[in-house]
Amino acid sequence: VRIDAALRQALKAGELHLLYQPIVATADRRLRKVEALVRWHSPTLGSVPPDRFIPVAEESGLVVELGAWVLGEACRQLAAWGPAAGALAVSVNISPRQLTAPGFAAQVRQLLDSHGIAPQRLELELTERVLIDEGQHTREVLAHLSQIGVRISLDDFGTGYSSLSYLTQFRIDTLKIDRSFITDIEHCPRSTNLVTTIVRMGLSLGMELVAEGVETAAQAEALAEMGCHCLQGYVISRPVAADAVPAMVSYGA
Ligand code: G
Ligand code: G
Ligand code: MN
Ligand code: NA
Repeated sequence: VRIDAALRQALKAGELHLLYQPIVATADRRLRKVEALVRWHSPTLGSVPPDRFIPVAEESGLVVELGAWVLGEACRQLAAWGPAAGALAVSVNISPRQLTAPGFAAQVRQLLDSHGIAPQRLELELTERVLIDEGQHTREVLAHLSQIGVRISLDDFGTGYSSLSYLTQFRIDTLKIDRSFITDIEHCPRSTNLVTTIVRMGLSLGMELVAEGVETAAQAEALAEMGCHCLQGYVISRPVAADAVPAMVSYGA
């Protein structure tokens, strides 16, 4: 409750900002997208990690307002990078309550229009939970988003649920393979086999594959051999401030 009240205040006071983590093409290491990650420096609580405040905001419903701020800020920043960013895309985490809040798809459309952003340059990261819990309304929102032309990404893939049926029911453009699977691929043949299988499945369904949490050159090499399209993780770059992004478009992460 204390975090929630402080967060409500923080939104008004402008205490939140976004960092951007590079996602590069495995083949040439060029920057393809950045994932927007929210940060909160509170004058009273200090730095509060999103793992602590996002669940609280999700619980209280404040995540709808917080998420709207994140989405707006990411779109504003993408437009502000201008031609320097080329065809760079931005990927934004969307919480379940935000996705199903009234008017979400209309809000997305409005942001794209007002900033003059091509829809395929915005990717929305959803978790499996959203697709499992889906009711008629979620189905309609996802259809509307598809129609607008934004890309849909499945975050933390492999950690949520065992049902894969939603992969055929919804248009999913990108699978983000959870970092828990990537950690062991250097040492553990079973992990390597599992990630190889996920990559093949995604490829056969026409999806883009992003490996998350890539921390070593050996992992990056193994993922390249598997045919995984993109890499994200500390071995490429930590999340960076917005003003560091244009140079990465030109010179690499
Ligand atoms: O950036 P970091 O690794 O600390 O993120 C921790 C968790 O917080 C991750 O699960 C990430 O998806 C989530 N997160 C970060 N930024 C946002 C955001 O803007 N919205 C939502 N819903 N989750 C976020
Ligand atoms: O749940 P989600 O995938 O959105 O979480 C993204 C989080 O993962 C961010 O908070 C980011 O800081 C963190 N992260 C990104 N790259 C790495 C990495 O290589 N190793 C570890 N341990 N965490 C990472
Ligand atoms: Mn994410
Ligand atoms: Na993830």
